[in-house]
Amino acid sequence: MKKFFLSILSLLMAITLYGDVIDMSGKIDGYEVRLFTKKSLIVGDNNFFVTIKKDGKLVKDAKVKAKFFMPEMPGMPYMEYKAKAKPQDDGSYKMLINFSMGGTWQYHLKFKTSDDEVHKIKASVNL
Ligand SMILES: [Cu+2]
Repeated sequence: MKKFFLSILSLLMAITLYGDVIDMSGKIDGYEVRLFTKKSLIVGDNNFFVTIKKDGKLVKDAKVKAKFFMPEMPGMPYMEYKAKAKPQDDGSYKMLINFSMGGTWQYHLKFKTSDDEVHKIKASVNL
């Protein structure tokens, strides 16, 4: 019986240590932006993917970057991680983000389009 409770406990801990697969969409300045992962978020390295569409068509020549950050908290300094995304063959953009701890990470996703306009989306993810 003791063993049974122990395995329940370790299962709960496994659930808390891993976040969800991310799939967020937003609209800015007439662009449809999707930020997603293919795996659940973990503390450590995570691959994020971005697609940008205008009038339903993929925008493949944007410059995409992101900053993920966590505000200062008692006993914990401000933390941030910045990355530039690389264009992929399928028209998406890929970037690696390292999370140094679990919790809520806010992000600013920026992309510059061929007309030199910079567009910005703000949201957050949890892990
Ligand atoms: Cu923190």
